[in-house]
Amino acid sequence: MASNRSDRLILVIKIGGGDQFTSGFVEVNPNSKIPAALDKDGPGGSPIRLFESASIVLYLAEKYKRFIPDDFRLKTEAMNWIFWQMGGQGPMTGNFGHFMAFAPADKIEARNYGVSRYGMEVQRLCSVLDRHLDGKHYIVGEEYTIADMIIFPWYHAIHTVYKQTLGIDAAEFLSLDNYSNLNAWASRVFNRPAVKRGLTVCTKGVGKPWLEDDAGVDAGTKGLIESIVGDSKSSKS
Ligand SMILES: N[C@@H](CCC(=O)N[C@@H](CS)C(=O)NCC(=O)O)C(=O)O
Repeated sequence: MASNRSDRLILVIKIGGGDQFTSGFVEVNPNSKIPAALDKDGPGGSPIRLFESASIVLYLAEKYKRFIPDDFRLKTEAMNWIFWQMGGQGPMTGNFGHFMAFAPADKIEARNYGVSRYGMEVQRLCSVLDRHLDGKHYIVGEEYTIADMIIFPWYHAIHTVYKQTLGIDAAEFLSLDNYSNLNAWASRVFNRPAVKRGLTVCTKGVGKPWLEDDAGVDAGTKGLIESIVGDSKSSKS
């Protein structure tokens, strides 16, 4: 969302390897979860840490005055859906993904219970969103906002991160084809150039498109972030 892309440094944190528990990362997010961010130019010109995806997008939207409606009514509706993601879609989809894709294969009973409990809840949440999107271009009507940004990745994860487990396709298992308004919206969001670029950040075998047309991160920014997250992290980006 920053206007000058050379002022951003993206660091890939490998949660499978426990990077989120290292002392440098914990200083940015004491809750040891991704995403987290650090704005060198925070309020009053001094650095500020950001964690929890809703807090991050809200901070950026308010700072750059983009992707957040000016109209109070529309802004409130965006907030409704952002909190819906934080309290419902995110945790439910994450738990579904855990039982579907990552739970120990020998714990069949526990696994099946988790898949059906959270799978049903993900389906219910998809129906809610599908009904809401009927006749709408984006979550808050015609305008693409931080609500779309924050809800899209969890839906996308079902098709990508949790895709194929034990020979079962996660999207097929949840009958996601049934949600035509939701799928039309997801492909609208997916086809936005900035979304496509963002999705390559952690894609194996893809370069660093956010750096390709940049001269690089200035030494001051790099030094500041490295002093907080540690040299070892930046070498993994
Ligand atoms: N409510 C948090 C959820 C973040 C979250 O669950 N992150 C997961 C990956 S999607 C994570 O970092 N897991 C690592 C762990 O649990 O150790 C947000 O929206 O930022």
